Amino acid sequence: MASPVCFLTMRMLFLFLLSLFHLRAASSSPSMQPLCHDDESHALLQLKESLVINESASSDPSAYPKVASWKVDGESGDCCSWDGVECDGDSGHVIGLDLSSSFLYGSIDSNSSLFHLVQLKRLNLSDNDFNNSEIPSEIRNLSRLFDLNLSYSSFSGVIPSSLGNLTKLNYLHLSYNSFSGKIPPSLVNLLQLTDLLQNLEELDLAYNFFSGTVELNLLLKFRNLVSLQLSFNNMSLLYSHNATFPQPKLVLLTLSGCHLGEFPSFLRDQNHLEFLELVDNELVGHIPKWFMNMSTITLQDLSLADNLLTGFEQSFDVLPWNNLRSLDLSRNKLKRSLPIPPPAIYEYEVSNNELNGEIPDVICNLASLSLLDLSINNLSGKLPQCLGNKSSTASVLNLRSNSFSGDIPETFTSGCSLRVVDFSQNKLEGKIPKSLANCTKLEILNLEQNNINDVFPSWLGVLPHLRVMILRSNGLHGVIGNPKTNIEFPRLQIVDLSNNSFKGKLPLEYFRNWTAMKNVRNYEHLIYMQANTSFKTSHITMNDEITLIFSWMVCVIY
Ligand SMILES: *[C@@H]1O[C@H](CO)[C@@H](O)[C@H](O)[C@H]1NC(C)=O
Ligand SMILES: *[C@@H]1O[C@H](CO)[C@@H](O)[C@H](O)[C@H]1NC(C)=O
Ligand SMILES: *[C@@H]1O[C@H](CO)[C@@H](O)[C@H](O)[C@H]1NC(C)=O
Ligand SMILES: *[C@@H]1O[C@H](CO)[C@@H](O)[C@H](O)[C@H]1NC(C)=O
Ligand SMILES: *[C@@H]1O[C@H](CO)[C@@H](O)[C@H](O)[C@H]1NC(C)=O
Ligand SMILES: *[C@@H]1O[C@H](CO)[C@@H](O)[C@H](O)[C@H]1NC(C)=O
Ligand SMILES: *[C@@H]1O[C@H](CO)[C@@H](O)[C@H](O)[C@H]1NC(C)=O
Ligand SMILES: *[C@@H]1O[C@H](CO)[C@@H](O)[C@H](O)[C@H]1NC(C)=O
Ligand SMILES: *[C@@H]1O[C@H](CO)[C@@H](O)[C@H](O)[C@H]1NC(C)=O
Ligand SMILES: *[C@@H]1O[C@H](CO)[C@@H](O)[C@H](O)[C@H]1NC(C)=O
Ligand SMILES: *[C@@H]1O[C@H](CO)[C@@H](O)[C@H](O)[C@H]1NC(C)=O
Ligand SMILES: CC(=O)N[C@H]1CO[C@H](CO)[C@@H](O)[C@@H]1O
Repeated sequence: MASPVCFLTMRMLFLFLLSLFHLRAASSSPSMQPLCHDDESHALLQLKESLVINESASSDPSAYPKVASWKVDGESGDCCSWDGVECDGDSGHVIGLDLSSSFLYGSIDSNSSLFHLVQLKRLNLSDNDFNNSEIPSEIRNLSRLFDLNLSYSSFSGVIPSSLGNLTKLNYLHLSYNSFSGKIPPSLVNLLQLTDLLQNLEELDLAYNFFSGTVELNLLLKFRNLVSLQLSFNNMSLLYSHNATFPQPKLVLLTLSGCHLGEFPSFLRDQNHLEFLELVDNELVGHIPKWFMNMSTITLQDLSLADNLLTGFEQSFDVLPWNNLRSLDLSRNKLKRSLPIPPPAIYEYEVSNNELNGEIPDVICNLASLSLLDLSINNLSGKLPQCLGNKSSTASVLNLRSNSFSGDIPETFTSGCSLRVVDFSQNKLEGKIPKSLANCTKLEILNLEQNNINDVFPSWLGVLPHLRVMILRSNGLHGVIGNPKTNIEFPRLQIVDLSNNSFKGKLPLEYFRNWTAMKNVRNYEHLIYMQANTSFKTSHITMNDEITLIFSWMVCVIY
């Protein structure tokens, strides 16, 4: 009969032990997540004090002042909990600092407390304004740095040779600053130190003022390099064919504005490239056969714009890069017929060339096409009917300044997603297709300088986003009349009807109704006289966004 008592006692003992365990666990938790070290906390606060918050210092729309919440007192006193600060879970040392896009403005000098944070592995100060500071040679103190991003942050001057002390660097991003001087010295240091230097995977020095002549082979010695960006500096890249070392397998390469003069032959062996940009390099003549056999499976984004290319050494029905999403051949001297990109293409730009012939019907096989820019060429013939059907995927169609003739296809369907239609400066005739009213996202319509023979297209008044409508220099005629509803052309800012055969009274009712035009923020600059429209497309390649700028200067009815 003693067993129930015994049972209860055992249960109570168990509960007692359990609560003891909880107490121990609770009292031991602080040592599992150590507090930040006083000296590092102090250094961070000093860094905060040495800079000011200035909203013009960052351009990212999601920027905010991360350091504003840094405080020593109260519950948030532990610097490991501060915004942008990362501590090591065991030692409590500050090992990461991400103050990108934090509205920081001011100078970083050699006694900056930043250089007390010697345990840092990751440092991101990008998109701030460091007031043209040079990188102090004390950067050598941060010898554990693995990842350093100082892009878009108004640094200048030469890169100190002590950068060569950061032997653990894997990622170095210094683009969009005002760095000058010759590139190599500090990087050569990095190379010469030991084989450990060969860690570097990403090197981004684009958009600075580095000058002089650089041997590309020197940089290709970083054998783990995956991403190399040197575009738009003030330097010439030399490539000599004598490399005897194993080449890195690059995924991203931008060498725009580097005075290459020819396709660098090391690209022959590059079969992993996804993103390649060789804009503005004085590349002349035919695109070589071997180049068309490079990275054929991987390449997604290729830009050869602003060169002197005339065609392809080997002709193709369809360009051979199967997974190409974006192709830019603009501003070259390409002759003969329109090169056809593979079906995966999303953005295709080939404006400002000397292409002739018609748009072949195979263009209709490009099922994902979102942007097509064939402007300023000698293309002719009728527009394929399917261009209208394409409008369910396409958002920009630019055929400006060619010799297209015949009617504009009347096939814009109900899912039409076009935002920009520019068919100006051609020989198109007939009427403005009524089915354009299906394109409810349309913002810009330019049909200037064609032979269109129609009346005023009041039916376009239903388009809720139409901002620019340019119909000048056509055979438009008749009376413009009055708006039939009071919501016609609700967003219109620029309308150009000049050089047509309209007659009757000036359409004063329309003028009164076009209230969007009166939304001029600054009368001194009369911005409604000028349309400057930027399109950010959603196409993402290696986190880069592509911005297309269309601009026109037009005058409202002469
Ligand atoms: C903010 O920064 C801009 C430069 O980015 C500078 O011209 C301006 O004077 C700064 N304002 C203050 C209050 O520091
Ligand atoms: C920015 O640099 C200028 C020139 O070196 C200096 O006069 C000014 O005090 C600096 N501003 C800040 C906020 O550090
Ligand atoms: C750094 O040194 C300068 C003098 O060289 C001094 O004016 C400044 O206050 C110092 N800054 C810090 C954060 O100690
Ligand atoms: C560099 O780090 C050492 C500690 O390793 C420190 O004593 C020194 O003050 C640091 N230098 C600067 C400029 O912060
Ligand atoms: C800044 O650097 C950190 C650490 O390297 C990274 O996680 C973060 O994504 C970077 N921020 C931006 C905006 O690139
Ligand atoms: C470096 O900073 C820039 C600007 O914040 C950002 O766009 C880029 O993704 C960053 N790079 C890395 C590797 O974090
Ligand atoms: C930096 O590198 C130089 C030589 O490249 C070396 O003499 C020096 O000791 C290094 N300094 C530190 C702090 O590692
Ligand atoms: C560009 O480099 C040349 C010499 O190669 C130099 O004379 C010139 O000042 C540099 N321009 C800029 C803006 O750095
Ligand atoms: C390769 O050629 C360049 C210039 O033509 C020269 O500077 C370099 O020393 C050569 N490298 C080798 C390994 O021969
Ligand atoms: C194309 O490249 C592959 C390897 O990537 C190679 O085997 C083939 O011979 C090359 N063909 C031509 C015509 O260069
Ligand atoms: C809009 O598209 C549909 C087909 O999707 C078509 O039947 C209709 O006629 C078009 N609307 C206009 C105004 O043409
Ligand atoms: C805001 C405005 O001016 N609305 C006018 C638009 O046009 C119709 C028809 O002419 C007028 O009745 C509205 O007053």
